[in-house]
Amino acid sequence: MKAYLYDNLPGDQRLPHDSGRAIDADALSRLGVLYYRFPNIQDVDKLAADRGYKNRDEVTVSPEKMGEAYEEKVKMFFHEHLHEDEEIRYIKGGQGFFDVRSKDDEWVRVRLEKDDLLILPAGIYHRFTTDEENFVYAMRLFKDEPKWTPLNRSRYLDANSFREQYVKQFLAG
Ligand code: KMT
Ligand code: NI
Repeated sequence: MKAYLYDNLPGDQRLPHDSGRAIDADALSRLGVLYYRFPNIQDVDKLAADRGYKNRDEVTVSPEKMGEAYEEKVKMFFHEHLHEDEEIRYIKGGQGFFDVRSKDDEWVRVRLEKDDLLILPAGIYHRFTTDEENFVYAMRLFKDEPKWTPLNRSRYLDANSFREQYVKQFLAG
């Protein structure tokens, strides 16, 4: 895992866009974003059990796997959105970037690779992209049925109760 402020320069979303301003795991946790390095699948099983996550699936995001739909999918993942649930992702291969909004509404880019697990709290605005290698193999953990309806950012969404709860818990003050 490596986290830093996004440079906001034009160019492909899959480029690093590293501003050179590093963000540590502590700062991520103050946004409610929790990072774990789990080389051992048993550690994932334990975290899932502790948090009441009963189900999981695996997804490969790559042109080989997705064919023509790949570019469209990657663009879709990169639309800024939130969920009314936690999003837990465990990377089993390849790399990817989760961008999350900081307290000042700047993008913090979190680069994940094999054995990295990330928890995004409900209500945080975020987006995802593969990197230049165009390959990520990830496990998605969920409590019941998979339901990660992406709610795209808008000023109306700021009144969503999950968004309000997130703001109150992590951004207020
Ligand atoms: C998401 O939530 O954007 C995804 O599931 C992307 C693939 S998992 C790294
Ligand atoms: Ni999401």
